[in-house]
Parts: sequence; C-alpha cells; structure tokens
Amino acid sequence: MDIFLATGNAHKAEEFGRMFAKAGLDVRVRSAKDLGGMPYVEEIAGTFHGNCRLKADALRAIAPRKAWVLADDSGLCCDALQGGPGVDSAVYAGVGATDAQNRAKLLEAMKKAPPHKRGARFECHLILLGPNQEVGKFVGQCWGKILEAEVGTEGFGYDSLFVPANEERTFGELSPAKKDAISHRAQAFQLMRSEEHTSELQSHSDLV
Ligand code: ITT
Repeated sequence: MDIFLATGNAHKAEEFGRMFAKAGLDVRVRSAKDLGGMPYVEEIAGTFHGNCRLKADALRAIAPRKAWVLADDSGLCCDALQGGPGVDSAVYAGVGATDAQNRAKLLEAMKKAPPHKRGARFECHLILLGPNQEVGKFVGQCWGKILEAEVGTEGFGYDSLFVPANEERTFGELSPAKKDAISHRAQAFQLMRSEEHTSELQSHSDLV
C-alpha cells in the first residue's frame, strides 16, 4: 500500500522514512512531492491535533483514492515559557523564520531561566487516514531540558538545544538511530504500529 506523508518538512520525512524502513512495514512511503508538493495549509487550529488534521485533510484531497495519508504536527513545549513555543514552534521567530532564528529566539527567551526551570518536552501528534476514514490519532512525548547554548549538528529544529531525559547529549549530538528510538515522533510511530485499527500496516515479518 502507498502511504503519503503530509509534510513539507524534509527532515520529518527523512525520520519517517527511516522508521518505516526499520519497522519493515509492507508499505511504500511516498512524499507529498510526488503529488506536486504539500498544499499550503494555514495552521490556525490552535492545537497540535487540529493543525495535524488540517494537514491530513489537505493532502487527502489530492492523494490517490486508495492511498493512505499520514500527517504530523509537532513542537517544543518549555516549562519556563508556559508551554511555548508549542504549536508556534515552526514560526516562533516569525513566519518564514529559519530553524537557526527560532533557536536564537528560544535561547533569548530562556536566558534567565535557572537550571531547575529548563524542563521541556517535544510533542508529536500523528493522524493516519485510510482510503475511507480516519484510522487513528497518536501522540508521542519526549521529556528533557533546554541547554544554554547549542551543541551538535544532527537533526533539525530545536534538536541542538534539547537533551532528552536519561541522556547526556542533545538530539543534535545523538545519532539519528538513537533519536529514532526515543523521540516524540518515534513514540507516536510506535503507538500507531501497535494500534489494532492499523493492523493493515503489517510488517514483512508478521506476514511470513
Ligand atoms: P509541516 O507542517 O509541513 O509538517 P513544519 O516544520 O512546519 O512542517 P510543524 O508545523 O509541525 O511542522 O512544526 C514543527 C516545528 O517544531 C519544527 O519546525 C521544529 O521547529 C519543531 N520540531 C518538531 N519536531 C522536532 C524535532 O524532532 N526536532 C527538532 N525540532 C522539532
């Protein structure tokens, strides 16, 4: 079966590509690019779930009838910022801001936060649409803390500022395989795999 990723973010698509490959699922992971690109979506729902649904529906409208669609809305929620930047993570420093500009704004906003107030979590909300209906929604969280300066060049977004719980290094330093094992996206993906309604997403090994 074909599953189209409802994202214009190449880094997310890469992570899903790796996770699907590692899971050995019997699906062909396709990019929104194969449909001419991810349609523009105004992310105005105000919640991760709502924005995720907007993206899923936008791609569903142009995807082949029998294909599946997977959408991701995610972000970083910092204790010291009352959960911000949250749903605004991608546009924290303004519409069109680069990841580097968003990180710089976060460092500035957290400048005065003492170590015990630097807790944060990444959240990932997924919506999976089958050919006829919503098959499931899945939420993953990854807790950790925000450093006072960037470390590492792996990943994207806020990765170089975030040290996951029980780790010494940022997502910007950890290997992609390690991030794929513990991240918010990985946890939502695992829930999707284990959900009974997604039993059509079988792994090759399940099928033999
Ligand atoms: P799409 O809407 O096209 O999927 P996007 O990047 O705009 O791409 P979101 O609206 O979900 O996606 O915003 C997510 C932002 O949250 C992303 O741009 C990063 O700044 C941050 N983010 C999410 N997951 C992350 C991760 O795994 N590592 C680092 N930053 C992440």
